[in-house]
Amino acid sequence: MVTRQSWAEPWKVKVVEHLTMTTHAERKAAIADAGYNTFLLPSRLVYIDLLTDSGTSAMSDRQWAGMMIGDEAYAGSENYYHLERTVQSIYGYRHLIPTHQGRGAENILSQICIRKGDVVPGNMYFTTTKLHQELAGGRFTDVIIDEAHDSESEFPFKGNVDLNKLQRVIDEVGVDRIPYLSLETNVNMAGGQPCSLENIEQTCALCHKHGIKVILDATRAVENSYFIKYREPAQQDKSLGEILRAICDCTDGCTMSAKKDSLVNIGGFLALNDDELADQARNLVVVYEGLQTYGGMAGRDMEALAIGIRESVHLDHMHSRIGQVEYLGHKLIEAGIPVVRPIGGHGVFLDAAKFLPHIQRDQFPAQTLTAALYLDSGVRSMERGAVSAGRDSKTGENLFPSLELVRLTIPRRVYTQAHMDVTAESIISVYNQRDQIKGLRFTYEPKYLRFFQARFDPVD
Ligand code: PM9
Repeated sequence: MVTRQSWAEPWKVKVVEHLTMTTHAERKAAIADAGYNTFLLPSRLVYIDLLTDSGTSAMSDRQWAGMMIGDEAYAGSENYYHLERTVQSIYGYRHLIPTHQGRGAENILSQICIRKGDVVPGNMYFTTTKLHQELAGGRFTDVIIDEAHDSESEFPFKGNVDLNKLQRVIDEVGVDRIPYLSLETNVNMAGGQPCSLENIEQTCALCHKHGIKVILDATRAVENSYFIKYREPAQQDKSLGEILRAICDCTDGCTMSAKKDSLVNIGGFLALNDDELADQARNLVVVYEGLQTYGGMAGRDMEALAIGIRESVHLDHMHSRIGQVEYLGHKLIEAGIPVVRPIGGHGVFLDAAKFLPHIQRDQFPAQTLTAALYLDSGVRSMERGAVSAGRDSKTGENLFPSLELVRLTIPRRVYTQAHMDVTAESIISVYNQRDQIKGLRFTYEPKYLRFFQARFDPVD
């Protein structure tokens, strides 16, 4: 665990955005109008918005200054070259293919690498990543360690790949059917749980021995690097930047949603070392995203991103970022609220199955809890359980993952410790009335990524 006396944000506030306080009656109407799905709430009716850390960061004055030197040329924007140099120097990959956000990179990677019938092993699924693998004709298979599926396990690196599971997949499927291993850092669906550098190196060595590429999901790799520094004794003297490079150096490329670690409101990229794959990706980026020197981002977005990447590897920044998440997490643990342990990097994850044990899995306890929390205080959270998992692409049956979670995701540099106190109070108040909460059933279920747009009604 991270040990420290106290911490403070390495910045001061220059601009504020006013928040709306709503009444209980207004929230009751709003959540019903939203079909009990927090994604469908207008943000003006949200008090503390912990839906996601994606694109919700506060940019620094330097990033805003960078926006003013956006070169909005269609081709060859100066900001693209700045971003390319920055990614090459901080992440270390040779080729940069910019995209509008992470899933744009996932789409291109899946299309150039996956053939029908292929299997992509990975350390727990992520919603958009898995969907793009499936749309390209592949199938995802989970090779994360068992501890990741146990919300109470205190194992410090619950994002690790189980090398025996991986070897079994290789033996069963054969190397020709495995285009790459998808390696996520700070594993989102497991509760923001990191991988150790030792495990990343061993995983890459095993894959490379068999000629299998490793593609990193680098979305929260800097947060993962922080955990490596404080939990892996051999790495404690290294800087975050050095640890990040060590992670990237043993992989063959990455997909990146820059809307998280990199402190911007929009953007992403695919980065690759292989020349031929990079040519294929550059050819496809013009089909789906935009020219290879902007990939769906404005010049000013690329400038803010280049600056944000450098800010993201500052230790002071990461101390306060993770420190704030841990502050909320430990408050909830002290109050006896069931949360995923250890506290993750980008949010605190409530164990909804334990929070609402009287609600059956097919009445979606996590979805139900997000609605109850909003009703109580206007705090918006996100379901990360069966609704997010969707249906089996072959059988059409609902998938029920081992973890049924509600994510309280902390935007970077946005909320204060007092906001965390209010959030904790509301969760404790909902917990004290949990017996009165009823489950939900679908009234509308879209085909893809249903959690974004589904609607529900309370079960009688
Ligand atoms: N993550 C999140 O809230 C955005 C909405 S939920 C789909 O956690 C990983 C690890 C992510 C991620 C998005 C993406 C996709 C890829 N990998 O949202 O397309 O956490 O930029 O990135 C969300 P984009």
